[in-house]
Amino acid sequence: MKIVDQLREGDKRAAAKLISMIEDDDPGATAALAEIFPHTGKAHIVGLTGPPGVGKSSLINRLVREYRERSKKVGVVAVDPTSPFTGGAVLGDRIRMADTGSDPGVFIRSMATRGHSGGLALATFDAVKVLDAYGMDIVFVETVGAGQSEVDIASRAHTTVVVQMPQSGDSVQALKAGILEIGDIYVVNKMDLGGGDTMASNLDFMLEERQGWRPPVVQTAALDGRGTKELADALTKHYRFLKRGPLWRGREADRARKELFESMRHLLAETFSDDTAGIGFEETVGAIVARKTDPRTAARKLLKGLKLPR
Ligand SMILES: Nc1nc2c(ncn2[C@@H]2O[C@H](COP(=O)(O)OP(=O)(O)O)[C@@H](O)[C@H]2O)c(=O)[nH]1
Ligand SMILES: [Mg+2]
Repeated sequence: MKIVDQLREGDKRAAAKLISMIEDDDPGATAALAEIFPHTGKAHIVGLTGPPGVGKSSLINRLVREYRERSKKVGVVAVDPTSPFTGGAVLGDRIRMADTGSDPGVFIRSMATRGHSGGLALATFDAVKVLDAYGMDIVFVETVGAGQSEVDIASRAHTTVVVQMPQSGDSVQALKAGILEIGDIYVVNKMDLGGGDTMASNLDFMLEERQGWRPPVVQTAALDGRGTKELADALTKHYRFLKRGPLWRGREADRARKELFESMRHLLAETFSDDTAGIGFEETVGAIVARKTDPRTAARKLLKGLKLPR
């Protein structure tokens, strides 16, 4: 496809267009994604999660600039539409802000939360694939730390960064359950507010080594950029650890397994919610309501004669 060639040639507009096609469920997106897939797998995918307002977007803005200084190409896909990206300029600091639009080494995109028949997670990581094939060295994915999305990120990113901030009172008790298990790197942002040391050492105390990696705790202040370099170094260190160690292949397989399963589920849902596919879904619903068949038997029967769309 022409758009894939353009993407591979470094055309930023092609990347933007492709992601829009993914968002719009454009039939061409599936074909394009199949075509770019062999060119993916090169970018370091980093997920950032944490409660709203903790400073994820601000941190990513800092990291974008840090990686540009290291001559790396950086992509950002944000699922959180509430906080803006400036593309390296942070909190009133306007340096370079105008440049990132034309800088082919930076691509920032907020995903619309509407639509996405396959789910936002699937669309988000398809967008990541586009940026991977475009040639990004590192791609950040920001999600709001609410419910399932954190776990989802952890299973799809190479490196999961859990962002917290100093809290009043007994900080560790306020940590959400499960948060200690999903992070590869922990960040205590807003260290300028004070209480960062306590929070960081409490976290550090509670974290354990998992599969040969002990998650580090990094203190940052996205406000003034403190800790950005340390965080970038920790990211690189984790990526190297994964790539050189025995975990890489297993994690790749986990990701592939999950994506395959999700794609199958999506395809099934698509097939069965669309009665025009001629599989008799609604008739079967009627038969179940009339007690002429039971859901399990009916499901088996429908799956046997399955005709997938397109
Ligand atoms: N004091 C302080 N405020 C910060 C820091 N980082 C971000 N903020 C502010 O916290 C608010 C939320 O930041 P944002 O990056 O949008 O958080 P997100 O919701 O996690 O993406 C904004 O008003 C930021 O200016 C920091 O290090 N110190
Ligand atoms: Mg944000």
